[in-house]
Amino acid sequence: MRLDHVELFHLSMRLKAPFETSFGVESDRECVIVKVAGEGLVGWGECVAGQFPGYSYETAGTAWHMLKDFLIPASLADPLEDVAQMRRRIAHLRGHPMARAGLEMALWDLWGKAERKSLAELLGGQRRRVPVGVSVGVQGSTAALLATVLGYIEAGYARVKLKIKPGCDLGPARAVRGSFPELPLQVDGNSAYSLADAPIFRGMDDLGLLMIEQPLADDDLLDHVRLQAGLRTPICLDESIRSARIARQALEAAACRIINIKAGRVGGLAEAVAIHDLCREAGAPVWCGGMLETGIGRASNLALASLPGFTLPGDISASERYYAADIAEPVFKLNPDSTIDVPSGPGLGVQVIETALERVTLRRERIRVN
Ligand code: SMG
Ligand code: MG
Repeated sequence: MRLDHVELFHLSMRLKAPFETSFGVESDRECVIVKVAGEGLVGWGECVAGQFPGYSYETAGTAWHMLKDFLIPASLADPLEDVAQMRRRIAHLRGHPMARAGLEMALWDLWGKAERKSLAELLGGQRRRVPVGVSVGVQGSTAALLATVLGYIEAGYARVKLKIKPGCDLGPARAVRGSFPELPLQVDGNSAYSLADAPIFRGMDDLGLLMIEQPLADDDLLDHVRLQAGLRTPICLDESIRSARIARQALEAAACRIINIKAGRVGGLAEAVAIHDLCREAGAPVWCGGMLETGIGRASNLALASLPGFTLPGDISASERYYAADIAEPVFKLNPDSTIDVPSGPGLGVQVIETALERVTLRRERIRVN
């Protein structure tokens, strides 16, 4: 395939409600949308790097720089045989997984359209609908938290994740468990704790949580090993798992028992599938994490989560949980059994509404590659 040009869009989209985590509050979600064009087709990708380097060091600004100045020129100037060839052409460049993943997603979409296959089919997906849950940001009070959780349960979500931060962890988790004794529940610390906080997590051991996600630093497998050794509740790693190699080492060292897979965090869908495959081999459950994606990234997450090892509900909620107006259609709806349908059309299986995209675009640039 000979590519003609790439267009980058830096977006800012108002969230329906601010989303608070241990590293900050987001009211508007920024990301970079990548549109690749060649041989009469276009492919769309979403780079999930946001406004500030809280979840990871990448931002929409650093991703733009990497895409424009390095990743696109290095990988698209010559004709491409497949998506894997693009990955090989940028393998010598270090870091910036979210920028890579955004470009890779656009190429998967393009390839799916060219071959008339859905992304799920290309990746080896097997399910037509996937179980999903909802991630609840830190709330201002216990009453607000209980009301928010109840609202999501009433909307049909069968699994809830609570974001926690120091000073706002065991108490809220106990309150939710007290009000909803049977609810499949988990918490996510986003790297905000240290081993000195182990008593907080031991306190959570009696709450019957599905997992405790990324309690300690993203570069600290060893202390996760120590923490996991003293807990019955499985630890799930998110930020720590940057590659299939680290995933293997984390499982071998027993730093966690569950892995959250996000294509953006690991440099793309191919690496995400590699992590899925090795976790399946090791008997470790995986699930698909979320980055408050638009309909483009959500379609990609659903395709990934249709692989057989994704046995736990993903952070892939319905479109209306995030945005009043999305930039792609159809919007994703929650089924009564807390699943969402995997798109079946070619590529990502969604159409980008370019007028809606333009309304939320802060800057755009066309980069010729041929
Ligand atoms: O997409 O529903 C979603 C959000 C899921 O909590 C979520 N993601 O650490 O897992 C995580 C967070 C990171 C996103 S912060 C922008
Ligand atoms: Mg997380």
